[in-house]
Amino acid sequence: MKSGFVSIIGRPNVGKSTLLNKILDKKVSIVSEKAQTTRNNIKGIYHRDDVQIVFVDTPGIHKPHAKLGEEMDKMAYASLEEIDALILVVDASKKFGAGDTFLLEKVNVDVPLFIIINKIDLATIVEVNELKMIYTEKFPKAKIIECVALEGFNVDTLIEEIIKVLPEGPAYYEKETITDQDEIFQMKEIIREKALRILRDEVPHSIAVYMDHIDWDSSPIEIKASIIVEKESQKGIVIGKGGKKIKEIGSLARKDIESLLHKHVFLELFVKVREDWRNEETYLKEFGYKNKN
Ligand SMILES: Nc1nc2c(ncn2[C@@H]2O[C@H](COP(=O)(O)OP(=O)(O)OP(=O)(O)O)[C@@H](O)[C@H]2O)c(=O)[nH]1
Ligand SMILES: [Mg+2]
Repeated sequence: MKSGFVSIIGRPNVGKSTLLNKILDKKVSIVSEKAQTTRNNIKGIYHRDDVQIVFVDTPGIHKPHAKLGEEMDKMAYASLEEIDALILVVDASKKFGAGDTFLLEKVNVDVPLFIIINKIDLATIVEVNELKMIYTEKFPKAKIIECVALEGFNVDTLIEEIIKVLPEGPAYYEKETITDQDEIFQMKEIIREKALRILRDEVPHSIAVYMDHIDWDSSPIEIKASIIVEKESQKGIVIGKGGKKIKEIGSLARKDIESLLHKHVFLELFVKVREDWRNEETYLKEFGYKNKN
């Protein structure tokens, strides 16, 4: 059997989580059109009779403006340890720039490298070729693959190429396990994903989700969760006129949570202010963005 660990890194919003979900043919990592959606390392396990690949989706590497961003970058860097291959995802529709240089300075690993030029549906051939030239020059040994993660285009090719470089090894996870994240984490992420979808501007970055209460024995399952914002002025934006926004978030989230749990759910959402939480160590720990010890 071949097996190994493969980290997926890149700048925010390039399509890392979309790629992981396509590889697994299952949604394990939330996706949104807003940058900095993923905030934790999320494992997704690809199973085949003769192969097991433990992929790690990571927060997009960026120049941090808050302590939360620093922790997110740290997680992405930590994912580079003890891997068998690395996937670097880049957005074909964006020119190579300072953000890419920032990322590449931080990443220096000695494992097979796969560079995914993603979102080629949004770029011209000339733009794609320009990026290919830049990356070929920087990483002559890397395998460059053009992709449309959203449609699954060339995802099979990527998997086949990765398998070629994996060592012989054991299965690290049971066949049924597709992610290392528990249900509570996944529920909080679903709520955050819907909030990202419904809310605009800067508010999405200011949001965290906290699980207040779950009654597993009730039917439907009773869930109370809080959307945390960092300023009083954001509270009204999340609630919306007559509670419109929070109702929308709640109803979209409830549907996905029901598919996750295969049970009916009663979801009640609250909005709470935790002043400047993205810069407060205690809150970062409480919301799961920093190790408690
Ligand atoms: N057109 C197009 N859009 C894509 C493609 N892949 C991903 N997207 C979109 O790009 C946006 C960002 O996708 P994500 O998967 O959340 O990106 P990410 O790299 O995980 O972002 P962070 O978690 O913020 O670092 C979403 O709106 C996706 O639907 C693609 O191949 N083509
Ligand atoms: Mg992501």
